[in-house]
Amino acid sequence: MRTLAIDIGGTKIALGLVEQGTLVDRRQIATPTVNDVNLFADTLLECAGEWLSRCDNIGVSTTGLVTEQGISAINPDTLAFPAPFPLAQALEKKSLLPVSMLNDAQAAAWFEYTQLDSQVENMAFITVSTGVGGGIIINGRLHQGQSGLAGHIGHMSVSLSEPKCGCGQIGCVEAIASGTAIQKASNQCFSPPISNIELFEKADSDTDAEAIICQSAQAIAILCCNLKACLDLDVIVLGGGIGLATGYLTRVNQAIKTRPAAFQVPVVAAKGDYDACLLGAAFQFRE
Ligand code: BMX
Ligand code: ZN
Repeated sequence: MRTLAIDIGGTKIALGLVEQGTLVDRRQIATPTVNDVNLFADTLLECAGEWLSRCDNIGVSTTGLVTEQGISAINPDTLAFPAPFPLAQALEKKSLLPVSMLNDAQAAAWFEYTQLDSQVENMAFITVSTGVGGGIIINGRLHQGQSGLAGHIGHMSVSLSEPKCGCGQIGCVEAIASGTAIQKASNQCFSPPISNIELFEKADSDTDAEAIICQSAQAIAILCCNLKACLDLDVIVLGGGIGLATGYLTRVNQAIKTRPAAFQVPVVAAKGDYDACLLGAAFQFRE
């Protein structure tokens, strides 16, 4: 079986050709600001190009809440689609292939669950990228909830007073820990502005850079302990451009170790590396 895998993030879209579960080819484009669902679908299929005629189906993982009506942003600051955005329907109509769509972190959670070294029942996947997303496995099954919202753990609030999140709440983990939040904090500190990649490179020798990254890692550590308290998870898998950046996982695990033993939970790196969500997109056809 060949699957065209598409991972739509707030910043970039990754496309992959997946054969029998293996990613054999990969492309990437910046997420376009297109309001028309047909134009958006055309852009994706054009990018897939010659792969399309060789594929049996299309698996999509996307940022945002996925319902039968389409994709809606929980945090519209990270995605400008008009909601609901019926992308699965548009792709199906144009490609004439079966299309399956899941939230990006939910898709990655299910894929990562099957890749764990030891068998467990309860796990979460957290991506720290443009936003902070999550997927939850309970009793060996992906938990999506009645409306598909389950796993939107970036919007669990960990502060009473600040900062305001694009979702309308105050103190969300996403508003403190995401790549977007890190970039905002960094822009206030460094002039001329530096990228998040440069910020991580600087962290060894610059206390401001280290403090910004630590603030993010600490918020993720608190989130992990909250999830442990709520769901008694066996393990948490971390992914995303920030989550997998050098030294980030170590900082999260160090912060978790300072908290009471009952709330500690092991956090490990995603086996799918930066492509966990892309592999999760294809994996929908291997359940
Ligand atoms: C946001 C939310 C989640 C998503 C997460 C990570 C939107 C548009 N997205 O919390 O659905 O899983 O970001 O998304 O509201 P990414 O773009 O960082 O991969
Ligand atoms: Zn929020």
